[in-house]
Amino acid sequence: MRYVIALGSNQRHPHHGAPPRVLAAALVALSRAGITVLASSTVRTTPPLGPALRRYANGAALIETWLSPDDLLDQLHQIEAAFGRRRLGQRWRARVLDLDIVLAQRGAWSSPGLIIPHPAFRQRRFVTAPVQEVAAGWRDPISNFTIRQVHARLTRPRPLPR
Ligand code: A4P
Ligand code: MG
Repeated sequence: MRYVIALGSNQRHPHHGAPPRVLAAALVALSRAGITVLASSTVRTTPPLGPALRRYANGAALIETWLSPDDLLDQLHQIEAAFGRRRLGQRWRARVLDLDIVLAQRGAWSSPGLIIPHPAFRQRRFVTAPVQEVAAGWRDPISNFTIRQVHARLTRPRPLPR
């Protein structure tokens, strides 16, 4: 089963270093966990959305695994924890590593604690831009647009309201 995941970091790791290095190390951790990384995007630095002050490094990866969506999320949470992420405290705080499931090849999925496609991805260029690099032709099962189209709609200049 193939999935597209988004990677984000806005805090250095004591061993791996600055956020772009954290993302590279996260890809290695995925492989070590038995998840095949078929493709990974370039890493871009993005201004924070929300209350964070520090810029983020963001990227995406196309992966293959036999894990179910729920088991994959568990595995991603374990990797986040191994990178020192603490879940105590508020959402959206500075994080060493954030791994989200954006899309699944099998289509839409929801279970307690997990919604695929990730409900916010269509509004976030820092997600659609790297996802387009690894899965431009995949379709968002909710809007039925390709990822290329979802990204283009976000970046296209808007007409002035009448
Ligand atoms: N959850 C539900 N669906 C999913 C899914 N598809 N993938 C649940 C992953 N998790 C999913 O997420 C909270 C809970 O969402 C999870 O426990 C899971 O059960 P989290 O990653 O633990 O917490 P969070 O990241 O603080 O919250 P959330 O809502 O995921 O925030 P986001 O959307 O990750 O936003 N600005 C820039 N430039 N770049 C960023 O990467 N990221 C955020 C965090 C804010 N601003 C940013 C960035
Ligand atoms: Mg998240």
